[in-house]
Amino acid sequence: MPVLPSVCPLDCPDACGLLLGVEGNKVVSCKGDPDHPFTRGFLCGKMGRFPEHLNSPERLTQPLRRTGPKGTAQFEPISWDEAIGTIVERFQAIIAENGAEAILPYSYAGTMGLVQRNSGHAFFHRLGASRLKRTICATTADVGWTMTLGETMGSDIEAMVDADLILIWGMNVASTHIHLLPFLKEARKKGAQVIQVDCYKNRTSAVADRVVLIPPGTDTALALGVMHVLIREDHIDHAFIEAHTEGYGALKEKVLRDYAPEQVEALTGIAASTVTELGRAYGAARAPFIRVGNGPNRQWDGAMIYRTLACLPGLTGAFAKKGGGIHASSNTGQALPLALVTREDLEPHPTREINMIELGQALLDRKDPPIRALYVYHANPAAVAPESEKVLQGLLRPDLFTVVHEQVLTDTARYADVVLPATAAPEHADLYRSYGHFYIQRAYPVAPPPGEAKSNLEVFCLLAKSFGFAEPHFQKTADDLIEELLAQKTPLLEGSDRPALTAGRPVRLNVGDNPPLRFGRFQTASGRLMFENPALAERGYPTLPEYRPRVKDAAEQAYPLRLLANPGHHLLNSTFGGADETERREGPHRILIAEADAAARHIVNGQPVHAFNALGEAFFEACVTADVPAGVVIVEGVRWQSRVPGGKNVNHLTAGKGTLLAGGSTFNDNYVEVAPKEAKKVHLGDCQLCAESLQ
Ligand SMILES: Nc1nc2c(c(=O)[nH]1)N[C@H]1C(S)=C(S)[C@@H](COP(=O)(O)OP(=O)(O)OC[C@H]3O[C@@H](n4cnc5c(=O)[nH]c(N)nc54)[C@H](O)[C@@H]3O)O[C@H]1N2
Ligand SMILES: Nc1nc2c(c(=O)[nH]1)N[C@H]1C(S)=C(S)[C@@H](COP(=O)(O)OP(=O)(O)OC[C@H]3O[C@@H](n4cnc5c(=O)[nH]c(N)nc54)[C@H](O)[C@@H]3O)O[C@H]1N2
Ligand code: SF4
Ligand SMILES: [Mo]
Repeated sequence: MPVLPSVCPLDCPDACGLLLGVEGNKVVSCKGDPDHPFTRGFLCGKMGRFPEHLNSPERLTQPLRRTGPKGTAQFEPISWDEAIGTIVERFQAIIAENGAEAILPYSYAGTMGLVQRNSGHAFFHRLGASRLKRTICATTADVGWTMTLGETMGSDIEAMVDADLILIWGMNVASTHIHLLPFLKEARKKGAQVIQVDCYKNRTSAVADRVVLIPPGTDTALALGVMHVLIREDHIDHAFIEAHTEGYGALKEKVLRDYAPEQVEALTGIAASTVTELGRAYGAARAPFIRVGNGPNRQWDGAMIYRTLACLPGLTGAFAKKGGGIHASSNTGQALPLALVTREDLEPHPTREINMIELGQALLDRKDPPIRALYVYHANPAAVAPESEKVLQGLLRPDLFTVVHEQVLTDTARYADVVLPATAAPEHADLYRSYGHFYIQRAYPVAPPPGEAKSNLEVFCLLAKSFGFAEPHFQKTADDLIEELLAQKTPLLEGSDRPALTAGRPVRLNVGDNPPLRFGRFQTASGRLMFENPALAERGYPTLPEYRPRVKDAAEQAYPLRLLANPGHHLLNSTFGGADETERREGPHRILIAEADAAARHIVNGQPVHAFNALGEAFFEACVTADVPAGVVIVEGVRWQSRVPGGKNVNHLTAGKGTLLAGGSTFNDNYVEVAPKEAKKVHLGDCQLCAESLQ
């Protein structure tokens, strides 16, 4: 059986190298590439079952046209000619009536391949459609990081094995970044201490020596308390500060004045002793490494959290130590600039921008012009976008023309007027860059698409042709675009192993031994890490790191419990959500609640409950657990609406409000109340799945 290399296309920092076994025309096995330095020969359970997904009878194989009411998933097959003809006709009518801005593309991260993921931009720019502001994931973290470090890359994640202290900060690595686990293990074997900073105990807690639980969104205060200890006890690298940073004097004054451990305790409730211990541990470490995930970036002032954390290795000089530093993202976008794929230059005039987290509101309320057509590809907003109630109402609008290009009939596809069948990664070509490590990899198709499925790029080329767009760009194949990307003369591509790339092997970008200081300076205008960033004043934002407590608004007062809507272990966002096996593994739709909060509400383990707030409600089974602190409730997993009780997933409870400055998603910054759904009582410990999931 031929075994061919490929890459995992999912939105996961690991971007694994795959080895696909192909029999006849089918991918029949999927294994981790043992020669990929980050994959190291194993995969997560999700992708271990990839062949099941690829060969599933649920795969869409033909274009479909809606025959029943929206949302009821009643369709009839049509030809590609009819499908494209219908889309062009409807788009043209809408453009004639309301202008091209009445058309909104909506895409995110079904595939992370650089070409397929970004292939719609050129078409929609050329059309003059509204732009989608893509803020649902890590925008806030990026904005915060940039405030301190500009476009600086993250520290070398593989060098973490040489760290002597590792902080896993707001990242559930045992679910979301599992290929870090061997590196953690190796570092621990060599004596490193691992401390997890999170808001509840989860799978990752099992690999930590110490778990520090903090109230959601208080990270900035904790980090400032750590800084206070570092400065007061002089765990500071003065030479590094002199050579590579600016604004230390102002930071020092503020931190010594406002953020003693006792002050942090008064601000947040985090014990002063915890702050002091963490500060001393960080200060005493030779090479401390911080791996910060995306949890805190979904808090209202999440940007400040990343900005503040990025200052810590600047104070101790950990940036210059082997194994030390900080990694929020590899931040290697500069390696393969995407402008030649996204082609903003084709826009006839600047068009309006719609923030994707406001999709529901935008579908219901935008008037300037209204959104008349929605084209969704490699995304499932009916499940993943906040404020589901509004999103679903918007999708029901009779005057909205919706196209969904998908592999399976997702929640969103059920509302489409036209559904187009999509290829999966092993069926199309692409080039992958990871946001969690420093390798890039090219992938070739290894199997034919099922039925008539087409790739994103192929469909946009067809649409461009039907619209009569004459630009040669719209005749390019994925391979053409990959070659063009790889031909760019960027410093990070320089010297890369071309034959290996051509052979579909993983190739390390030219990031050197110490990526943050790869060019001898940080990637800010001054080349220095900015403890103080004067430009922020113009945007009404503090120029120095500062903790500002989240104040509840009037509508939130009635809802005491802070909800964190985290990813699921067996899902990848909502991908695989339609599969019975995924559902079986994820178990019942659960909400994790502290013992005291459950008792106060007469809720027992395993009991059906509903959670609600001003936005809506959703139904769960209560998992009463000591792993969640009082005042916090957790839902793991973005289930398909069509597959949970009452047809309502957790995003019926999350707001489409943006974070400060970044306008990013706030999935972890919502308040709810939880109440028993019915009087049925189940005894503590009955919920077997709860017990298993926390092992
Ligand atoms: N299995 C699986 N893997 C995935 C995904 C998936 O859905 N399933 N999704 C992928 C995608 S798109 C992304 S963006 C990443 C996300 O994965 P991560 O980067 O790990 O981010 P989250 O899981 O959202 O949150 C991580 C942790 O942060 C905690 N947290 C929340 N708020 C705060 C806070 O204010 N402070 C602190 N200190 N901690 C907080 C949460 O409790 C959670 O344990 O994972 C990717 N990998
Ligand atoms: N409550 C809550 N909501 C969340 C999150 C959370 O933690 N909690 N996480 C948020 C985050 S971090 C993110 S990144 C978003 C992700 O949200 P999305 O980007 O919408 O990701 P998925 O839900 O995985 O949906 C991707 C879809 O793309 C399809 N697909 C895969 N490959 C292709 C392809 O090549 N072509 C086409 N046309 N389709 C393809 C898949 O079948 C899948 O249905 O969700 C966000 N929503
Ligand atoms: S989802 Fe992540 S861990 Fe799983 S195979 Fe893909 S890249 Fe690797
Ligand atoms: Mo994400």
